[in-house]
Amino acid sequence: MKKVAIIMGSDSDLNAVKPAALMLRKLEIPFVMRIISAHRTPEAAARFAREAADEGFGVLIAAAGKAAHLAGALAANTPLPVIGIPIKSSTLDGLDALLSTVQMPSGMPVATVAIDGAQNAAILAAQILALSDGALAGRVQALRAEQTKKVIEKDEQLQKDIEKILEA
Ligand code: RP5
Repeated sequence: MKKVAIIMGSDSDLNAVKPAALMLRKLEIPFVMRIISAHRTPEAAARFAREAADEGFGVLIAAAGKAAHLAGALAANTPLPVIGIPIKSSTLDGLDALLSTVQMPSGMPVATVAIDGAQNAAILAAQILALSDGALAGRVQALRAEQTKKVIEKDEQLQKDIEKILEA
């Protein structure tokens, strides 16, 4: 199976990025996690992206905060799909990173998930890889069924508890 790369701009992004790794592990997708910065290690970022397809990666996930150019810098150097996670790491609450990540020029797409949306980045990567992997498609489908079941159970519980909740 193709691998997923989770690249973050700084170790300070790690806590926000961790849910992506946990989700990829749950879905049995091989991945690597790296700290590579578009600004502080620009050569390494370009090299990683240029070599990613030959190294067996199928999707790149890029997480960065503030003036978040990492996803775009990777996309500029690879034909692989790049998913950007804007990280909430500044006085602007992540809006800066969201705009920096999502506002790519025509011809150079980055699929941007929500601010700190690491879990969705992993699920989207899984959905992309699942297009050519039936077993993975089954695991993605099972994940959906699992969350559907959880919501139904919570609603059933709410119906049982509603009077108690209103009286509290
Ligand atoms: C970005 O700047 C990183 O992705 C991080 O979110 C932010 C702050 O980095 P540090 O100064 O904490 O290393 O490049």
